[in-house]
Order: sequence, then structure tokens, then C-alpha cells
Amino acid sequence: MAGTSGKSGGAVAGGIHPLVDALAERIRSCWQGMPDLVPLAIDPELEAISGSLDGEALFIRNELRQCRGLRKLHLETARLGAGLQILHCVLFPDPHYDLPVFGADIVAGPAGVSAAIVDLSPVTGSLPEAIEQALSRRQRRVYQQERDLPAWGSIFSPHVRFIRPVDAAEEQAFIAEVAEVLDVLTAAIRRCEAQASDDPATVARWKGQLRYCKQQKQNDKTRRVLEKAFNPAWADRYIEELLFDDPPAL
Ligand code: BLA
Repeated sequence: MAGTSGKSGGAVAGGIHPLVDALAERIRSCWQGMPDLVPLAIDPELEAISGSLDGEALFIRNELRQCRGLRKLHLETARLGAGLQILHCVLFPDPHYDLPVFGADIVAGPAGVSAAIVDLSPVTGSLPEAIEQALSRRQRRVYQQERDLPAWGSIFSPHVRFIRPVDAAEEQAFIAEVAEVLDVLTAAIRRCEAQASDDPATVARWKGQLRYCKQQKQNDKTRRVLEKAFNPAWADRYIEELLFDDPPAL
């Protein structure tokens, strides 16, 4: 956990927020526990992007993997001008497996973290029973500032956490909660058996993942930041091809 100052909201000049850094490290370490983890090819132009915007350092780092049950594990850490720092992580299931989509996002600005969200989102009506039970059995963490979901957030499960952490203790609690959610997913991956491409359940999960991507693409806040830091055509390609690419045909 590099650069942790213990001070909430403290952005490191030119670098990344301690919460973004610490959560990225924790997510990477959770990935190591996932079965059959292998690298996934990424366009070198998208792996590391750096530049400057209004005199401020701008960078994006993208990490991609694959593992049993998941077609794509994606972690993005970025600094995108006006001191905006982002952690974006989505684990997209292979629709042949009965698994939800894992998503986490942190948005931090000069005034501190404004949004921290984590969820295992169902791609059919509800979460697989064992996952639902494992999530329900946890002791619910209390955060002082819960945020309301936008309309497109109908994709999230009842277990979604969307908060503004108010101090270092809440930041640590959020990191622990993300790790817990990833542990639930890892256990499910280990239990899961692939179903056939033409199984109606596989087809339903494929369609559900398409809907997840479509809903996420309605988040104008993501698009606006990328358009400003780069340009609209670049932002569009980045969102369509890397952030929320549709699942490949079965
Ligand atoms: C909100 N996302 C935001 C905001 C910004 C971004 C600037 C507004 C901050 C705020 O409301 O406090 C920007 N997020 C980005 C950018 C990237 C990013 C540029 O990931 C990537 C390059 N967003 C996701 C995922 C989830 C998510 C995977 O990408 C959830 C699993 C959620 N972001 C999310 C939500 C909001 C948000 C729910 C609040 C939107 C709103 O209130 O309208």
C-alpha cells in the first residue's frame, strides 16, 4: 500500500489518490487468487496513456486478464485533468458460466473522494442463490454518506454500495468490502461449471451482459470526462472497445 498518508482526501501531487492506489493493489492481489489467471492481450496504445491537460499530468493505466469463468478482468487507474482520479474495475463473466458482473468505481477530485461504488450485478433476474446467500450473511458495514443511484443503475443488485467515504477509516472499510465481494465471486467461480452455448440460460446471460454494458454506457459523466481529456471520437472508441465492449457472439 504505497503512498498512504492516513489523511482522507489528500491527493498526491501529480500522482494518484491513496484510496485509488490502495484499492488497485488490493484488487490485483485478489486477482491472484482466481483460478487459471492468464494475461489478456491489450492494444499497446491503450495499456499506458500519458499526456497533459491544462498543464496537469494525465495518465491512464489499463490492466487486462482472463480466468476460468471470466472473459475479461479489467482494472483502469487514471488521472484525467482537474485533479480527477479514477479507479474503474469490471470483471465480465463468460456467459457460459452462471456468474454476475463485478464492478467497482472510485472517483476522487481535489476535494476528496466523491464516489465509491461496488457491486456484483446480476445479468438475469437475480443473483445465483449461493452468491445471494454469501452476500446476505455478511455484517452490513455502515458509512455516513450513502448516495442515490442514477436511473441507469437499475442494473445493480440490492447489495450495491454507493457511498462517499468521509474519512480514512471509511476508506479502509470500503477496501475491505471490495475484497470481501471479490472473495464471494472467487468462491463462485471455483464451484461453477460451464453450460452449452445453446443452453437457454447461457443465451439469457449473454443478453443480460449486453444490457449491463448498454446501461453503463448511459453514464454521461464518464463520457464527458473522457471527451474533455481526449476527444469525442476517441472517448467513443474507448468506451465501446475497452470499458464496456459487448460480449462476443456465443
Ligand atoms: C460517477 N464516473 C462518475 C463521475 C465521474 C465518473 C466523473 C461523477 C462523480 C460523482 O458523481 O461523484 C468518471 N468513471 C469515470 C471515468 C471512468 C470511470 C472517466 O470509471 C473510466 C474511465 N462507473 C463505472 C462502473 C461503475 C460506475 C464500472 O465505470 C459501477 C460499477 C458507477 N460512476 C458510477 C456511478 C456514478 C459514477 C453510479 C454516479 C453517477 C450519477 O450520480 O449520475
